[in-house]
Amino acid sequence: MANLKTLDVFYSLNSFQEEELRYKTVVMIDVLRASSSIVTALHNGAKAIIPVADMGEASKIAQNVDSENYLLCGEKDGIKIEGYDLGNSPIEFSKETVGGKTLIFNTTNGTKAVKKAAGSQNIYIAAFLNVSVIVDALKAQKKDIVLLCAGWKGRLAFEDVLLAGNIIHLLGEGELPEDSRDGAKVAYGLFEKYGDDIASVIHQSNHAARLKELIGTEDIDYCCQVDIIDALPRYKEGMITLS
Ligand code: 3SL
Repeated sequence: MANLKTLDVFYSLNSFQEEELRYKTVVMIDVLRASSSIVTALHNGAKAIIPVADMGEASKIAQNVDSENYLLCGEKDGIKIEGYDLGNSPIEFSKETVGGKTLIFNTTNGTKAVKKAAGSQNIYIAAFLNVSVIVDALKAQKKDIVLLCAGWKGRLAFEDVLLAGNIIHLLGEGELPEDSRDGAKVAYGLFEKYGDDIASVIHQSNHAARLKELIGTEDIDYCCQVDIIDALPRYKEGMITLS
């Protein structure tokens, strides 16, 4: 059993105040698609990712950097922002496209969640793609842990809670860890119910339905893959890099 203090899950950006994360280890989860894009981009050789809260912050940074080494990436309501180099499709973040580049990254919920957690002790970025690496990092933690689901515009997103439940399940080696708070118990229960069929239940989620209308199913299929990437993205001093 992992050496945990307390373990909790926050279900959306609106469900907590910044001060509640101070001194804690935070795992930001946005399965569809910001976390999956971040994990993929760093795995494919992106030098760093600068998460921003909005378009204003993104353009301010972009104006002051050399455009050869930086890419402006992100979406609004799932759609690539006009004038940006890339949107938020993890499949676009290939070695050829992002290798050696720093990405300025602006998304509807995921990058805002990272920024809101900036005052915490440690921030990791989790997707199904890298779940075991995240669990190994958490097993070594002595701080309280919060699994922060980015959700969608203040509401919970099923796929984020399912991944939180998967992480809890793995941390407890199949059992609910002793110091789980109510948020963790609910996510654990959701994974107990649906964890055998991750891809098919995610395909039935609200956000998957939204994405299917906009871009089809390719990104959803990609984001449902478990443990295909051995990368531990960590946010520190304004940037996400591999630790
Ligand atoms: O909300 C976000 O940060 C995005 O990941 C949403 S979307 O998948 O690009 O629609």
